[in-house]
Amino acid sequence: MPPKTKKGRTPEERSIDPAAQEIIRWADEVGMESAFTRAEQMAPCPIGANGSCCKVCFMGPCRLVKDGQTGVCGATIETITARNFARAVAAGAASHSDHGRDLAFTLLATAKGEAQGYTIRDPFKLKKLAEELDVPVEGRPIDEVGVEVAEKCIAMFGQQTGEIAFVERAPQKRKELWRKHGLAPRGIDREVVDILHRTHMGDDQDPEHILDQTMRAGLSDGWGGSMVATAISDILFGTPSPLVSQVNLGVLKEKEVNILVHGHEPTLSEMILAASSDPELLDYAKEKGAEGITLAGICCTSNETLMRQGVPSAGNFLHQELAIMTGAVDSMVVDVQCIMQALPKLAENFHTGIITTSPKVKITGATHIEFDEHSALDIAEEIVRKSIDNFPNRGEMRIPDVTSDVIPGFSHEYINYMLGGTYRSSFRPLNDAIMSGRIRGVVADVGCNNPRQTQDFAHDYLVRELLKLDVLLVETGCGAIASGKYGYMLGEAAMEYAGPGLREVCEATGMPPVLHLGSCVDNTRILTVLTQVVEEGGLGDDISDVPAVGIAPEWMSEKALAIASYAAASGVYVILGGNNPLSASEVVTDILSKGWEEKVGGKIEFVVEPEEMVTRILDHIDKKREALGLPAYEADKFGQSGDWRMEELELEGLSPEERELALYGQPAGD
Ligand code: BF8
Repeated sequence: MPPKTKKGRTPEERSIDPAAQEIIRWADEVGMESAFTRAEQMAPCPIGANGSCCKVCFMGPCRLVKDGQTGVCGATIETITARNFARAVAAGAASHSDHGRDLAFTLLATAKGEAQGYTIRDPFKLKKLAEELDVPVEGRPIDEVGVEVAEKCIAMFGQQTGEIAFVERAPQKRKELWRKHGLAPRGIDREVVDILHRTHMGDDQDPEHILDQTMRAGLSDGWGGSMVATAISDILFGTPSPLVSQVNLGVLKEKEVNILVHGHEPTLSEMILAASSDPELLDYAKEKGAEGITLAGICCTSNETLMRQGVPSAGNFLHQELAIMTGAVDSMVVDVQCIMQALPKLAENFHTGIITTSPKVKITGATHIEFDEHSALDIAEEIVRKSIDNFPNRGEMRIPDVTSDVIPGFSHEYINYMLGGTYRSSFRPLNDAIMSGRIRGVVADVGCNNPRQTQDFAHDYLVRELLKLDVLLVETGCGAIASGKYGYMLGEAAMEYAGPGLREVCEATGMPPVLHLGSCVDNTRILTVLTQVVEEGGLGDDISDVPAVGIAPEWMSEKALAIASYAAASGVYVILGGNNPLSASEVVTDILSKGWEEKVGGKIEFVVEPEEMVTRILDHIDKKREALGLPAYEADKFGQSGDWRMEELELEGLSPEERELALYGQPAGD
């Protein structure tokens, strides 16, 4: 049975975030609803929640609630659950990848000189991509190269036959495995349509066969559409490298115009950033009584602007309504994905304007100002001006005084550089650290918030426990923002959470123990990191050999299932928290775990309790270490050197007063 959400939960039961708790408490007092309260009022439908509802034709919908029951057409519970899962993955993969397609069109318009305000910020990455796609580079102007690269990327989406180009990026053994099982993907459009076709009434009825195509479609996203999104975002807006910023609702400013960008695409938000520092608009803001303009983000649009430009993040998925409830948001500008329909109605209680901008997304009650890259800067200026006009309409405000510093921006290019420097950039130090056991293994903590769980509890618990046990964390999406909120993304300052071996490595290399790798489409960076780890040598010859696990403990979106599918098909053990949407069928649950593990070396499991997740993660990592012939992990083996030891040596022989002075810059008691 799916978990019900207890009615009338306290703010502390709804979120572990003090900023969220403060706003939730206020909302409870005034009787204002949010996803937290709606989740309590709306019990999840048990038939849909376990995958046993079939509505692919109109002889039904059929609800299979008894053993051996079938749908009107005779469909079994195995077929129905597999079809439901496949369709969710198709929708998730389509969403991610369509975002990549739009970026490819923006690159095309930019390279043709038709996109207002955009330039190619990372020509080096563009040239590398060009070489990979067999686009000649030598002696050609960068824009000409850009046009051809964009056209090749656009063509990749509709590629009807053969493998997409980025399959070549995978380790040799992985490619062979995909080819052997017929999983090497064609273009995303073809793979998604294939799923919709074969799950139509009267088509594919073999659950394993349906789920094979699910992996293939997932792969066309992970190694196709999403990879295009990451590559082109870096080319257009810059490949991320570490910078300092802040997260949580306290980034909103009482005396400034606050514009929140929410959704997933960096295209318009980058232009809004440019417009919000325009001196003319800043003067206009002052005329209206504001001291300046603050731009901040929510969800993955936030991750995009946070990791590249240092634009602060107001929070993750469940902060979107809470931000409006502060009364301090003048405009919430949304693009695509993870935007709650509740926003315009909620905003009626405040002065906040909700502005939809994507040609794909209109929400009743919101103002639609459609984005067009050909006049992007003009549109961005219009939005900023509208936000400024709204500033004098503010009523009472309640901005929680809660922020945390973060250091995001760890692209795989930067990780390479960080570990080896300009001339010897390499994953060698990371591989060596895993091989010695200083780092036990690597966990990718990704994915959403879900109001049926306590916001951020599972992310926080898992990160804290795994760090202690010398596990290196890489993060994206709302998981990354959660870690930012609780101080795990402070670079050097986060060392205190790391176990002794991990800490030693981080101090020696300057690598923080928790790395922010970007937005959800940037889970492709994790695939790239894993491939580079394999290619570096010493940790097996396929992704499935690496002691690594992927987790999405608070997932809620179809995109999370798409990511899980391509990660598993790439050889990763994936653990998803919360309810198992396939639990109506043991057979299908087993195909995704034991079946896929046998076939592709990766698998998906659903685990409710975070403690159990830790146990399974460590078991898997230790099993992989053993299979590689690496020394078994020993908690106390390392950590005899490091910064703390240097500090100790420096303090040796000092009097207590001198120690205080050396440590705190003042004598004790002052
Ligand atoms: O794409 S983690 S709630 S914001 S789906 Fe959505 Fe989930 Fe957040 Fe980013 Ni990803």
